[in-house]
Amino acid sequence: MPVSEIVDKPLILNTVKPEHQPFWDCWALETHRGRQVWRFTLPQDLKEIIKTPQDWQKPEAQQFLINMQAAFAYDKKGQPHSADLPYRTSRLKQTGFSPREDGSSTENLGERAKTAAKKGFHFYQGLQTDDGNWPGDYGGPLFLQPGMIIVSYLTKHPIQEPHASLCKQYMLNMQNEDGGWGLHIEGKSTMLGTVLQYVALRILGKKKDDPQIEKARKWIHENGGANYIPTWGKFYLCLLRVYEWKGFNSILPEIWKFPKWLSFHPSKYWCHARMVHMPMAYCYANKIRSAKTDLVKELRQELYTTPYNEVNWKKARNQFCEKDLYTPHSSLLKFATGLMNAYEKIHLKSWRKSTSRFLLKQMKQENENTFSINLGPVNHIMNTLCMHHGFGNESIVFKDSIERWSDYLWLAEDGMKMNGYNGSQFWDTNFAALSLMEAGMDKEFPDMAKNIYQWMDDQQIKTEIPHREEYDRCIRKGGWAFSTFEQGWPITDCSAEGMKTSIKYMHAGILNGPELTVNKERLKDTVNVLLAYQNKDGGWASYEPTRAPKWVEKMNAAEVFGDIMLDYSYAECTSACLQGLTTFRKEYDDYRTEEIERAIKRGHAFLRSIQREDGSWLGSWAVCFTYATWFGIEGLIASGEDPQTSPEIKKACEFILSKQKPDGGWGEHFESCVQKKYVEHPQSQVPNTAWALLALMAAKNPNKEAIDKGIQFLISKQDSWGDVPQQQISGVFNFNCMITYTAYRNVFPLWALSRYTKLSEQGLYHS
Ligand code: LAN
Repeated sequence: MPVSEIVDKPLILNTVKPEHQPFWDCWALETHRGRQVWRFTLPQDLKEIIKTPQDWQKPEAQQFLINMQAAFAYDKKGQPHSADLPYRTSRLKQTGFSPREDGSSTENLGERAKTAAKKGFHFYQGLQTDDGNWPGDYGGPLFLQPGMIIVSYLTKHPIQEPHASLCKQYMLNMQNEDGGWGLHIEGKSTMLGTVLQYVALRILGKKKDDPQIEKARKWIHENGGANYIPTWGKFYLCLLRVYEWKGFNSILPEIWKFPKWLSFHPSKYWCHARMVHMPMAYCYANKIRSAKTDLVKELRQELYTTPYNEVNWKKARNQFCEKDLYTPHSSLLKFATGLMNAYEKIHLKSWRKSTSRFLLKQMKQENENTFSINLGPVNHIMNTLCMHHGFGNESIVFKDSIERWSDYLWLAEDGMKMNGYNGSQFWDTNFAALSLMEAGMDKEFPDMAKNIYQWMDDQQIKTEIPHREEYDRCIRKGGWAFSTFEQGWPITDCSAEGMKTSIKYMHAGILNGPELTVNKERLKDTVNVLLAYQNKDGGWASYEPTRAPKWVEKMNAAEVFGDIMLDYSYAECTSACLQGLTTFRKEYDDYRTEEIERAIKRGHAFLRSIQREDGSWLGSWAVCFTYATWFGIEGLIASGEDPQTSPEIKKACEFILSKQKPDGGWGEHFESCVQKKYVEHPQSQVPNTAWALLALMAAKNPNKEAIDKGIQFLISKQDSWGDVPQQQISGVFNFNCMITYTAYRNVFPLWALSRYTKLSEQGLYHS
């Protein structure tokens, strides 16, 4: 559906073309304790025709799939980011949503903000699941889904036809005009994106002479051929047997068996780096590869500019397309790679075997610790392949892993995509709670507030990992994960936010006494987690304290990402932990009080130390300076700085004010993250505007005119149902890859409107 039809129009239930509706109606999102699975139901007239998977080959079934794909055709030009309509429209239908009347019109901006907030919350409540959270699109990266399709090919475990055909449609929709695909949906074409979608589309049945495939092949050839794909891509191509393992730099699986005190031991990497290294090491140790099928033979001919057997594999190890390179290999990595490649020639077979067994055991345990969801999308799919290789097609571990693939698949109007995590449920729900409570709107929407609380209560992690040291895991009881408790990896800021929000509920008044189940005892566990996770530099990283010295970053062989080897102290995580701990300390002064005090002091000093000359903070997890500067300001205030007098806060506000656009909004381009300098977006963006306003209002900035203009901008963006149009992609990881946060277009403006409402009611911003 062209986005021009959506933007500036209310999100009405019939945004879907009538002829497409039956195909959308085949899909329903099933949720249980945060788990999100899109289920497909056959339409009545096909039930008699399709009874077994083979029946999908029948002409009627094929025609159905073609028509369904057409219902998810999406024009990426102009607005590459879809608006999550299938979930939203179907949920609103289910909840019998009807929009709220605007009420009497008024000139008073405080009143108008309040009306807009109420309208927005009313709409947002319509999207809440029965178990209390907000499912949503968490797509964006384009290097994930092809991995799933390749592994499904290798394990001969086909993705169900309706899902596969919409995965295909998604990839076709996301092709850039030049024929290639980016690292993410809004990025310029890269070799990684293009070759991976190419092979995935071919596996899913696209023909060699299909015009979109031809265009893609042209892009690949013009940019040197698949031998120029970055290392992670080389890995997937090796598995598919369309690239040779001898063209892949050794990753030395035995490094896992080195003494753990070595600073470059993989157990010291950022958890995402090590949990991807692990299955890669296993696959490399066993040189896993597909059978030499007809498709493999064809792909070998299609992907290269020379005949396959003339590719110089040794050279190809270090050939990377310029368009992909974000972090070129360091001299240290080149030197280490030389040694590892040399060892590969003479490697000890028995050591390799025992390493391989060790890795398998580790990965099996990761499955057990995470209800087979695994830490993230990359290691989940790779682990599935390793379980298949190590334990066989019929093994329970393999079947359990496959069963969880559905947790990563998301349907939007642009087709079926692989999410960057098993969702962002906890994170989004937490912000909904905070924005709701900011202006006491929990009293207006008590059911919504209560459901949120029950869900957060359910989602706190309540168990430790057995023998956790053996698996390099930290304590986790009392923490919260970003998605669901089942995923089981607590995160510093999610845990701190969970603690802060639970305490806010104690004062909100909508729940009382025994209803407040997230009690002091349970919050003590959260404190234990946060104190254990603080870094030596005083800051907080994402999942664990930093485990290795900075030079280990130089071993990064994933050319497309920055800062991937270590877990660093981040502005956002540090601020959230400061807010969580100060909230706890205010509430209870008899649990680890001195340690908390010390942690806050050190965290505060760290946050100040990373403020930039211009007053801003660099963001790592959303776009970019507006996001982190908001966190920076909130963190300084929480740890005791007086916003009226603090020179740091004043400077930060000046930075923010200097970026306001003439229409009253703020717009920061995602290139800010890539370049680590402020890059303006041509249009004001709703999330950026909300973060800037939240920051200015938290700091009680006296520039009322700027704040009013920003609030007016946010109100103007709200449609008559209370939704907001989807604009630029707003999340990021490793500085170069963007990721979708569907909830951000709703929760953050609602929070800013609530804050404005509260301040107006207190007379501070009285119009
Ligand atoms: C996330 C999502 C959540 C995010 C916040 C909690 C918002 C942040 O404050 C801390 C970092 C964290 C936890 C984060 C880290 C990187 C993740 C896990 C992701 C962006 C989601 C997907 C991404 C992961 C690395 C994607 C897989 C890619 C690899 C390079 C392995």
